Amino acid sequence: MFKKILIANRGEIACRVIRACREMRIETVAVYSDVDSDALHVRMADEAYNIGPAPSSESYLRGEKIVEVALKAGAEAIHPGYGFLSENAEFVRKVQKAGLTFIGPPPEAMEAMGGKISARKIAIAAGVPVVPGTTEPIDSYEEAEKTAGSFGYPVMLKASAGGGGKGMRLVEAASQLKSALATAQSEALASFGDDAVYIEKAIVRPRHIEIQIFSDGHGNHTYLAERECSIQRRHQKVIEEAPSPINSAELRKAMGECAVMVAKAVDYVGAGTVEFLVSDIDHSFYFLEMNTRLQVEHPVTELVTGIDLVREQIRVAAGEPLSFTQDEVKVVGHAIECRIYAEDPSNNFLPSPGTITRLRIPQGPGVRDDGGVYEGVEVSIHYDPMISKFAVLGRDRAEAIDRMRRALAEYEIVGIKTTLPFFRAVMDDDEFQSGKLDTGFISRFMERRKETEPDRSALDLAIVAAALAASKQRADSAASADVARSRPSRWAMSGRLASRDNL
Ligand code: MV4
Repeated sequence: MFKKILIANRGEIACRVIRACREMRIETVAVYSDVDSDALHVRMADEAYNIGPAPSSESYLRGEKIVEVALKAGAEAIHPGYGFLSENAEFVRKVQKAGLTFIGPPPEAMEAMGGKISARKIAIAAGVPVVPGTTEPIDSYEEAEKTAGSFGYPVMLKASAGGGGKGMRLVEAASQLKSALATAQSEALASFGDDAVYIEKAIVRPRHIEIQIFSDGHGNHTYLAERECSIQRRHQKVIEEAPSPINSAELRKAMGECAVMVAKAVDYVGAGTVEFLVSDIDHSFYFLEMNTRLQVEHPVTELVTGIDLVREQIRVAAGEPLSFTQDEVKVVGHAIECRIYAEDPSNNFLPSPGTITRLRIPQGPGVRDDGGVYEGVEVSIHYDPMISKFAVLGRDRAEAIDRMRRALAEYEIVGIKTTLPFFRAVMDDDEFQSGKLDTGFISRFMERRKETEPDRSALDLAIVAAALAASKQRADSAASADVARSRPSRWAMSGRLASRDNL
């Protein structure tokens, strides 16, 4: 087993990996940029090294500098976290060339799954259902017309070099195809320098359900149930849960076995996630892509299975077999996670950097906060504005929602705007509570909020009227002060309320 690991990341995931190392009695090396010198992960690590100025390209993405620090510090392995260099095959080769262990999959598996078309072809060859579509780019409008006609509308045009929803266009009817194809190709050329576009049957109101897989170097490939990730904003996951509200033993087994077939096809090692689109009509599912890294939302899987995925990553990277068998993987309870961002939901989720002047993290039964901040820290504009991921575990989904509502009411972050108010509203939303989720949830939810929210001008007028009435009342009561003194002060009541606020 390793004696010292370098964590090539920052924020909450760096803290998360350090915690796993601590439990395994492994020393930790942090790296940080100039603006992260006081960051929580730097404080938590046994040693820390500056790797450059704030911009990621000059710090957290500098693979050669990170390898150099690992060698200098005497670390035997590097954990990449997620994002940054976590799916960079060239970095993996640099690490291995330096005689160090990369805690993650082989570079070949990363490359096989990196391209959408190659991933699709591997899935097809592995017998895994993919969305009906072309595996080669469309060459002409005539070809597109014929292909779309064979699938039936609606169809989805997708840029081969695109991803994460970029370069995607829904075509509802044949009359729109010609202009949609021309636009999709020109946008793809402008955005990715490659105008290749392919076409798929559109899955209407799909759910995004992903399967956590884990493979070791001894031929064991397992799946650790599913995560429902349909609540996304601009293709960024916002709320994730495990299991899915539509889970069933049959669906989980069918999707899990497909995910394992993909893992086997690329000789996978380590933690990975296979993403599917699931039709809410008949629960048919289709391979979307595979992520060859640990995901942000891994805590909900850990909460319902009891398996520490980071600990397993380190064990497997050290050459040990998985500490569990497929039969031992059990899902107990229901977990929900909210990604808390330093963004202002009342202002189109614009980033809201600044200093956290007060931080009160919820406690009590069934709560878990994977955070990377502390009271007084400066939330920077240089990196992803995610502050923490807050998760709860209940015996079932209803209890998990009750628990999330209670905990979000306790959560206090003062000094910056955050998405906490947004999550409090989602937990009270009937559609969310019904569990009938699909990737269009947030747009419908925001529409409902607009309808119910008073418009700002009416609200501002009401606030001014209330303030005028209060000052008039104070003036009146000052005029009859003798009479008022005999009554119990109403502030005594608010004093009790104030003490509640200091939870
Ligand atoms: C689709 C689709 C419907 N039909 N493909 C979005 C980005 C990438 N993950 C693939 N995406 C989609 N592909 C077909 N044939 C709907 C989406 C989609 C989506 C998928 C998963 C999670 C969120 C989404 C939001 C909008 C569209």
